[in-house]
Amino acid sequence: MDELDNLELEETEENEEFSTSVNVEDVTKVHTDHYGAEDIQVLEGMEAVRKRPGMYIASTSASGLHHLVWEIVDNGIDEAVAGFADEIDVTVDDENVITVKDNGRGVPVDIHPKTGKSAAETIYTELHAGGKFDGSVYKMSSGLHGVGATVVNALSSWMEVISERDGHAYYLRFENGGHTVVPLKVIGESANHGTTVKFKADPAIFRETTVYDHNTLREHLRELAFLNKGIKIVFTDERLEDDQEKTEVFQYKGGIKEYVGYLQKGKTTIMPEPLYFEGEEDDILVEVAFQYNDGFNRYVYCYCNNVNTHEGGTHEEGFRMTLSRVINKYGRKAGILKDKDENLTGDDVREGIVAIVSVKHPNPEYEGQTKTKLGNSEVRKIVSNVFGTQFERYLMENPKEARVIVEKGLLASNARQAAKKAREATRRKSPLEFTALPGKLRDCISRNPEESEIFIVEGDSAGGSATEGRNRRTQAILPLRGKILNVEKAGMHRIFDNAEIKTMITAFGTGVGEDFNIDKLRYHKVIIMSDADVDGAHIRILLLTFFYRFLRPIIEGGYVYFAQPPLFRIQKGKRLDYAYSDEQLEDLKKIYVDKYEIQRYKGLGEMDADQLFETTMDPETRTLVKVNIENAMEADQVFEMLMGEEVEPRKAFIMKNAHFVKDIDL
Ligand code: 1YM
Repeated sequence: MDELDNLELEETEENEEFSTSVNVEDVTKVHTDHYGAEDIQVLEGMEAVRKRPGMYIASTSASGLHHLVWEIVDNGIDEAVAGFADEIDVTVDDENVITVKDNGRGVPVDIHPKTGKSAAETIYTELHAGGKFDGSVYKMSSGLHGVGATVVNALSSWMEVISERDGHAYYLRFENGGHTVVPLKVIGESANHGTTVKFKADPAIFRETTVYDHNTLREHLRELAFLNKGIKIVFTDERLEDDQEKTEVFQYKGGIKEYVGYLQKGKTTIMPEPLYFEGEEDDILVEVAFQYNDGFNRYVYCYCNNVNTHEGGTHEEGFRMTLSRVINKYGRKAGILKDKDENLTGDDVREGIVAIVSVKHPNPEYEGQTKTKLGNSEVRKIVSNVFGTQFERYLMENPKEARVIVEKGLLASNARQAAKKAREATRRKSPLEFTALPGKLRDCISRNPEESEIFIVEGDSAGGSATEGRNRRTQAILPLRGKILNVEKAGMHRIFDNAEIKTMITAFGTGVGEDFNIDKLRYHKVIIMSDADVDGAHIRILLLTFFYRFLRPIIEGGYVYFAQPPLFRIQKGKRLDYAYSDEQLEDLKKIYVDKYEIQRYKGLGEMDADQLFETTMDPETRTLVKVNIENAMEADQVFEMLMGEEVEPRKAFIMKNAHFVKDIDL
C-alpha cells in the first residue's frame, strides 16, 4: 500500500480496515448512528445517479467507465491549477481498481455544525456539493462542477478517501453506490498533505466492461499534462507484464507549447520553435501555441477547461479571425503582401499549422451535437485581445520569422488561386479544344491505358533519341525543356501559366483539381526520364512536387515511375555492358580485366536512340523505380526550400541531393 508508506499508523487494525474490507458489524452501527433525515435525501440523490447514470456521465460503456477516472483526476488538477499541488499519481491495479492521489491541501475535514457530517463526506455524497469551500477559486477542470466525486462514488462498488492535512491522515469509506460505511476518522499521523481517492467501478452499472484501456488512460493523462504546464502526472498500470515499464511520468514545463512540438513529430517545421502566448481577462485564461510546418494540413485543437472542444466554438473563432487579421495587417505593412495581392484567407494562413488554443473559463457553456462546442460569446473577443496584441508585437519584433509566416500564407494563396484558374481554364474550353492533344506529344498508337506508357523526357535532344528508339505502339514521348519547370522564384501560380504543365495535364487526360478523374488517365505508366545527375534529380523533384500537389492520385495509384539510365558503358571488342552504379562498374572491370573502354554518360542526350531504348526504355531489359507517396512527400518537402531565396539551404540541398538520388534509385 504505497499511500500508507508515508503514514504513521496509530493502530494496526486501522490499516487492515483501510486497505481491505470493512467489519460488517461496525458498518451497521455506523449506519444507525449516523443517518438522519438529510442522509435519506443524500441517498436518494445517489440513487438517482445510479438509476440514470447517462444524465451524469457520457454512458455506461467503456467511455463512461473512463469518465469516472477523469472526474477524480480533474479534482486533483483543480487543486494543482489553484497552486496547491504539483503532482497527481494515477494507478490502475490488477483488479481494475483506480487510485488517484495528489499532493494538495487534502480535502477539508471539518465537521459541519448543522449536519454533523464532515466536509469530506459531504463532498463525496452530496450532488450539490459543488464549488470550492473558500469560495474564491472556481472550478476550472471539465468535470461536473464539483459533483463529479459524488457521481463516481454513486457508480462505484466501493470508494475510499484519505485526506492528509494538519499532521493527520483521515479516512472514509463508502460502499455499494455511495453508502458511507466508515465516516471520517483519523487513521494515523502524517507529515504530508494531499488527497487519495481509490474506487472500484460497479460492474452492476458498467455491465459492458470494468476493465480500463491502458492507452485511453495514458493518452488522456498525457494530454492533461500538456494542457496544465508543469504538473507532474505519474501513470502506473500494474496490469502490464513484468518486462514492461509500468510507470510513466508526464510533465511538460512548456505546456501547450511543448504539445505543439510533440504534434509536429515527423514533420518539417519552418519556424525554430512554436510561438506561445498567454493572458487573462475577466477571469478567463487564454493560452495559444502554434507552429507552421512545410505541409498543407491544418490542425487547430481547441480546449476549454481541459476538455477537447471537438466542435470548436468561440475560442476557435477568436483565434482564426485574429490569425488572419494580424498576418494580413503585418504582411501589408512590411510590404510582403503587395497591393496587387489579395488578402490571405483563413485557409491560406492556416496551411501547415499545428495550433492549440486552450481557455479556462469559470462558467463554460457548451453547444453542438456532442456538447463539445464552446458557446460563451465573450470568449471570442478575449482570445482575440490576448492573442492578437501579443502576436502583433511578436511579428514586429521578429521580422525574419514574420516573413516566413506571411510567405507561407502567400504560397498557399498563390497555389489556391492557380488551381482555381486552372479549373476555370479547362472548364471554359470547348470539348474539341479540351481533347486536342498537345503538339509536342509524340503519342503512342494504342488507346489502351493499361499497356500505354508516357516518357517525360528532359531536354529536346534526349526527347529526339527517345522518340526515335521507342516502341511506337505503346510508348509516348513528351519532351520537356530543362528550364521550363524552374519556377522557384516565380512562385506556384506560374505553374499553371506554364505550357509544359498544361501539356502534361492534357496528355494525361485526367484534368486537375475538382475536375480530376483518375479513370481518364491515358497511360498507366508515367515515366520520368531525366539525367542521372543533380540537375536530373532537380527535375524529378519538381515534377514529383507538381504531381504530389495537383495530381496526387496518380502517385497514390502507383502510376508514376523513374527510368534508370546507365551511368557507364564498358566495352571490349564485341562485348558490351552498361553499369548503373559505380559498384557495378567496378565489378565489370574485374570481369573485363584489361584493355577495355569506358564511356561515362553525362546525360541522356549522349546516348543514341538504340542505346537509350536498350538501356532505359525496353520493357524487357530496363529497370523502373516505382514512386511511392513517401518519395513524393520527401520531394515536396525540399520543394519549398528550393523555392526560397536563401542560399544556404539550397547549397545544403545540393549536397544532400546526391543521397536523395541514390535513395530513390535503390
Ligand atoms: C484525488 C482527487 O479531490 N483533491 C482535492 C479536492 C479538494 C481540495 C483539495 C480542497 C479544496 C478547497 C479547500 C477549496 C476539494 N474538492 C472539492 C470539490 N483529489 C482531490 N484537493 N481545501 C481542499 O476549494 O476551498 C471540494 S474540496 F467539491 F470540488 F470536489
